[in-house]
Amino acid sequence: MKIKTQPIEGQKPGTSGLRKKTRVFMEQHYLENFIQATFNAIEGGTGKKLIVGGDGRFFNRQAIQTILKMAAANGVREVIVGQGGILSTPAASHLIRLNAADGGFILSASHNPGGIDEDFGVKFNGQNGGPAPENLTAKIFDATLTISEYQLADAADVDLQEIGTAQLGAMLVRVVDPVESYQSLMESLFDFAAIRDMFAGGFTMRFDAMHAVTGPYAHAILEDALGAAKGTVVNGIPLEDFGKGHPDPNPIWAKPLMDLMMSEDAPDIGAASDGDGDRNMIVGRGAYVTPSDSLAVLAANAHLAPAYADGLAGIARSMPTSAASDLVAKKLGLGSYETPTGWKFFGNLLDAGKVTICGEESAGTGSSHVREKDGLWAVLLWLNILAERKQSVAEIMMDHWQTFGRNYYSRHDFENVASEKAQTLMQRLAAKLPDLAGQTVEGMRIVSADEFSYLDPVDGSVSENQGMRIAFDDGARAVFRLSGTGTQGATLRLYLEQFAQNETDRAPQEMLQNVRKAALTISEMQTLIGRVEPDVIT
Ligand code: VG1
Ligand code: CO
Repeated sequence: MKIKTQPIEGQKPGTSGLRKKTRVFMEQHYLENFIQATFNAIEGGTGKKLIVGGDGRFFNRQAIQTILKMAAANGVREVIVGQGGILSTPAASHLIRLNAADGGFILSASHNPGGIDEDFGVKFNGQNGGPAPENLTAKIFDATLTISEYQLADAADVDLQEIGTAQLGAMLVRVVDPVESYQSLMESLFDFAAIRDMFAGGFTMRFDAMHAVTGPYAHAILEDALGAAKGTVVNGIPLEDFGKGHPDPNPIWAKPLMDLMMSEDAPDIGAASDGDGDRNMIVGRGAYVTPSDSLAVLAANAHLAPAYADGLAGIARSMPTSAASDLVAKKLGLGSYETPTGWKFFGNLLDAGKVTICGEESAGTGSSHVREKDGLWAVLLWLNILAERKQSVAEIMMDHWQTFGRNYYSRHDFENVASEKAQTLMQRLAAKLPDLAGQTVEGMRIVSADEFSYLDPVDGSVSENQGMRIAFDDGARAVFRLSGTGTQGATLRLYLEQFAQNETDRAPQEMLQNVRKAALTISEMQTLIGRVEPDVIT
C-alpha cells in the first residue's frame, strides 16, 4: 500500500538518532515518515538485508511491526530481528557486520527514561555497523521535508517471540537469539578462562542492568558463562519503563549501586549499563572511576586481553572527554584523535584502522570489534585486566595517576533551560571567544578559547559548532555544549577539567572549583540563565 502523508516538522536526527516523546512517535504517520525518509535517503530498500531491534522500552514491539511492514513494502529482501524485539545497540552493530547486512534500525532513546509519557527514539546504522554519519542524517532530514507518501505492506504482525523464520510477503524475517552471537564475539576477545578463575577464587561483583536491555546479556555472560554468583546481576529484566528509573549509569541515577560500592559490604567491582547497553559505569570498592579515566586505563592495559595483545592502532576521544587518554597515547607512541560528541564520528577512524579504542566522557567506551560504544565490552575488559593484574580497581587507579598524573573531571548539566536563554548564552560566549586568550578571570589565565570544528582526516568532511572550549595555563579546561539528545527545552553541559601531575588524591569538585568559577563568570551563567547550580553532576 502507498499511504499519503505530509512532512512533519522537527524530524532532525540529533547526537544519536531521532528522539522525541513516545506520544509524539505514536502520532499518525510520525514513525512512518521518518522510516520512509530513511529508505528514501538510502536509495530504497530493494534487495537489502537489515537488522532491527531495540532496548525493549514502551512502543518498541509496535514500532518494529511497523518497520517490518514498511521494509517489506520497500522491497527489502531479509530482516533479522532480535527475539522479543530485543537487541542492545552493540549487539545490533555486531549483527550488521556479522551478516554483511546493509544496515539496521535500532529503536532506543538510550539513557532517557521510557514509557508512554517518556522518550522513544530511532536511529539508522549503516553497512559498517555504525551510526549514520552526518551526510546521511542530513539526507534523511531533507527527505522528511519533502515526503508525500510511504509504503506499507498489508500483512499480519510477525511473531517475534519464537526464534525461527517467517515470510512477510516476499521478505524473509529471521527472529534470532539477541545474546548468542554477541556472547561469541565477547568470548573471542577476552580471556574467559582467566576471568572464570577469578570468580571461582572468590572475586565478587554487582552488575546493575537498570531494568534495561543488558539484563539478558549480563545474566548469560557474567553469571552463566563466567561463573559470577547468582544474584550478581540485579534489575536484570528489561521493563518497558525501566522500573520508572533513568537507565543512565552514573552516580546519580545508579545511586543504589554507588551506595553499595561506598559501603562496608561492597563487592570487588560494581558496574552498570544504560537503556540500550552501549554505556557503562565502573566503580571499585570505594573508588568511582570517571569515564574519561576508564578510557585511559583501558587503553593503557588493553594488551592484557587476547584481542588487543598486539597493541592498539590509536586512541580517539570526543572533544569534551578529558585528556587522560591523550597522555596514554603519547606514552605508547600512538596516534590520538579528538572528535565531536557522538559515536558516529569514530566510524571513519575505526574503518580506516587508525584507532582501536574510542571513548566519551558520557560513559561510552568501545573498540574496533563493533562500530558502537559497548557497555558490557568495557566491563569485560576491566574484568580481564583485573584478572591479569590481580590488583583492586582502586590500586589500578592510583598506579595510573602516579604514572600519568590525574585529570580531575566533572560534567555539570543544566537541564530544561528555556531554549532561547541557552541560545543567548552560547551566542554571547561565542562572540567573546576571540578576545579571551591572554585575559585572567577569577585568577585563572586563559591561554586559548575557540569553537571546536572537526576536520575528518579520513573523508575530509568538516563539522562545525561542536562546542566551545576554553583552556587555562595551569592545565585546566572548561567546555560548553548544548545536548543533542534531550526531548524537552535545552540541556546545557559544562565540562570541567583540571590536570595535576602530583596531587592525585584530592576531591574532584574541590580541585575543579577555580575553573568552575571562571567558567561561570565568563559565560555570565547567573545573569543569562538565572542559575549556577546544575541538576546533575557526574
Ligand atoms: C549524549 C552524550 C554523548 C553520547 C550521546 C548518545 O549526547 O553526551 O557523549 O554520544 O548522548 O549516547 P548529548 O548530545 O546529549 O550530549 V546514548 O548512550 O544516549 O546513545
Ligand atoms: Co546508550
